[in-house]
Amino acid sequence: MALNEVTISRAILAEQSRVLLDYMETDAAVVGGGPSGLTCAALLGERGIKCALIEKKLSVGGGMWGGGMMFPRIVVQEEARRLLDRFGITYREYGDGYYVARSVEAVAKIAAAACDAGVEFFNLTTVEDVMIRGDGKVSGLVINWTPVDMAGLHVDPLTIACRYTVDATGHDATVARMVERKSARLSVKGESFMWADRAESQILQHTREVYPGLVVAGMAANTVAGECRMGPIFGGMLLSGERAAELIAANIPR
Ligand code: 48H
Repeated sequence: MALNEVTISRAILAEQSRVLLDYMETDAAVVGGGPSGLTCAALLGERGIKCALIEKKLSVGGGMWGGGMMFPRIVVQEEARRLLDRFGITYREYGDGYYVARSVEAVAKIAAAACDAGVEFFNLTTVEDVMIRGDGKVSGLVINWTPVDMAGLHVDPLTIACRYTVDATGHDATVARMVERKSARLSVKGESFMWADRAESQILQHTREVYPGLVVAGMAANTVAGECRMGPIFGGMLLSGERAAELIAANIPR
């Protein structure tokens, strides 16, 4: 078979345009493809919930690729070991309920689980604003190509509608801060000092719907709550992603 370059280009454009048109309306939009966002998306997808994962960078994985100070290993505590097992991530027991996994394997396997569960990925796409209308609920996202943002080009965005948004944007809690800038009903307290035990033990209680239609997960949950950071232990990120998926699934029954 002689390969035709125009056919290859048409195939990419036709297929991604079809997907983009389909996902102009979705049940859930997870903003940020770090450990909490990937976990949340995978578990939403596994429940049959239509889910888009929007990631501004070229690759998903967020802060998990780099492990601790560029040593590509992550630590997960006993409470979250079952999620390593669930995603088929191998690990070694370090002792005393600490487990060490390869960061590359962890990212790859959770991302693969999300793909298998039918999640659609929109990478190189930046969320730059939210839609809030008369009902006071976050009902959609304003998106643009990341290179447009990086180049500072004046190009108007597009929008997608979603029943639930997950802010999984990490330390900056970017989506929650967008809401805070325009609504007095949400206050982002900002991240506090390093205190791993406290940060990890509180993250599930901070993983919640902080504004109608907006759930915060992962480090963004602690940032909104004024909670501590935890360093390169990732159990809380996985558990928080799972909790966010449970909260949304409870409101979008299948
Ligand atoms: C689209 C966006 C936008 C946007 C950002 O930082 P992450 O890995 O987030 P978490 O919360 O899943 O994991 C946090 C963890 O990696 C970490 O940093 C820890 C545990 N730190 C502890 C400590 O003490 O330092 O991923 C967030 C993702 C990134 O990939 C961003 O590119 C993406 O969100 N993102 N995507 N539109 N506006 N803003």
